[in-house]
Amino acid sequence: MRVSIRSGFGGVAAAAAALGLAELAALVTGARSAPIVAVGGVVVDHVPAPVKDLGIAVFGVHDKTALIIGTVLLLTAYSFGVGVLARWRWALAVAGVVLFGLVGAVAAATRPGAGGTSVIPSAVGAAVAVLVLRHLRRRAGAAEIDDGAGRPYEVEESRRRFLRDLGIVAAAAAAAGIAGRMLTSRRAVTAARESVALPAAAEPAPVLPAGVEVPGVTPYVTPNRLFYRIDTALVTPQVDPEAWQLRIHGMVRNPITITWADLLKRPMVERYVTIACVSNEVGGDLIGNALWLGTPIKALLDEADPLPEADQVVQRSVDGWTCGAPTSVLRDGRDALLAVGMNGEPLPVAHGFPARMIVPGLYGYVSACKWITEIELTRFADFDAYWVPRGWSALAPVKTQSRIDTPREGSTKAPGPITIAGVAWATHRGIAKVEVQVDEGPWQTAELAAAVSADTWRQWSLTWEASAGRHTLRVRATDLDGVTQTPQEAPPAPDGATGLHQVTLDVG
Ligand SMILES: Nc1nc2c(c(=O)[nH]1)N[C@H]1C(S)=C(S)[C@@H](COP(=O)(O)O)O[C@H]1N2
Ligand SMILES: [Mo]
Repeated sequence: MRVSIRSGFGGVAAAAAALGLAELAALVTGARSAPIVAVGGVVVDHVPAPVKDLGIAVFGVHDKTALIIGTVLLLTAYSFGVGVLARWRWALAVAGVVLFGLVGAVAAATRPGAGGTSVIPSAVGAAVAVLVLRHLRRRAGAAEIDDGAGRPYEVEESRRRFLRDLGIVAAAAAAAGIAGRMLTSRRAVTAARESVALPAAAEPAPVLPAGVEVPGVTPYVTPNRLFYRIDTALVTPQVDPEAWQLRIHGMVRNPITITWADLLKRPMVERYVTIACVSNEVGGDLIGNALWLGTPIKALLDEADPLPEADQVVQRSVDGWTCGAPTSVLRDGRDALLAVGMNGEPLPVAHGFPARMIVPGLYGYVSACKWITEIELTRFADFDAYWVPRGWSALAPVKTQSRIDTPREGSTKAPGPITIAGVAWATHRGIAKVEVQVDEGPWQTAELAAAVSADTWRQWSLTWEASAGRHTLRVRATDLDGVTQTPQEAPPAPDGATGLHQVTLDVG
């Protein structure tokens, strides 16, 4: 029994050594060829239908951490099993390690943009795992039981040596893993980003009118560090602007490739645009508003000269992720930008450095490709972008929504005048009216804060004479087309949640 447990730990240590060395090897072959990241990436791209139907449109930061922790736990259990097996059936244990290496290698080799060397980290890891496993198996006292040869160690001595070697392997694995990670992040584009000097905008942003903000409501401009982040990337793509290119091709008469220097020479505009995630629940916070600096994509598309049948513009990221938006929308004159700046800085790496798309009025998953490197003109009938085969709509204009930011759900207030306030958005259509309902009372028109453009959210407020008791507040918005938000509740999938945000509070 004790020997089995020791052998199990030997298996875990062998797996740790394998992953540590694989991280080091991935320094040469690319961060996405490291087995954990490669396998995680495959899992992300093949989320089973039940999970998808729960409405996890897109992986947020927490989903990724959960995925990595889950993978490590599974791996620990698996390698413990392989370690125990090593004591009884060496050949089977080796097969277990080979399988583990194969899974990593196949995952790495099939990732978008993977080269032939991407299998190396998994292969190196598996080889090291076999060596470590063999050594620790001997040390664990398995050898003499298995083959009956050799003189058994004294129990104490054997245990001491096993623990010492286990410690050495664990330390070496951790050192290799940490060194690999650290060197990878040193390679990161942080330095390149810091040395970018953004061009001035030919058309600077409108000055924010006084009174765009109501006290107690989310800031009108979302600071970069608070801006929601959603993408499928397990390791944030590190794109060197000097090596960056954007290719516009497909069904065009004049394919174009531009470099970073070319891009920075193009006319730049600065615009406030609110972007939202289709996964945002009613009342949720997967939405943000920033000042984007970018060049209008319409001009670039006009230069490429799309064929009339090319009804879809597919944007492709360096990591293979794609989204597709109607060509007509990107050319209708709205401020659809190939953006390089966010709130006065180069795009943060997590938000797409060096370049991404921002399209007012469309959800991010159909329009806002980060780390963009390719634009392909095609037809909706010919190509499904990333989320479409996963059950999300190919066309996804942002739905009119409103949210109560104050008072908070479950709060307690004194009777008397209370400010009810929040945000509303119908991006690119604009907000015409916001109304609030207290309990089952009449809908009351709220006061709208100053508007910057139809492309951004708008704050609103209403003063309410609160009487003692428990109350429920509801909000609804009407867009400038005159369409009022539906009270009908729908989940985020397939094209955005609907329903009215409500907040319950106690007055007394
Ligand atoms: N390369 C890439 N771009 C992407 C995504 C992605 O998974 N990969 N997700 C999209 C989604 S679903 C949204 S909502 C926005 C979010 O942009 P943000 O993370 O800058 O807020 O990015 C879009 N661009
Ligand atoms: Mo999203």
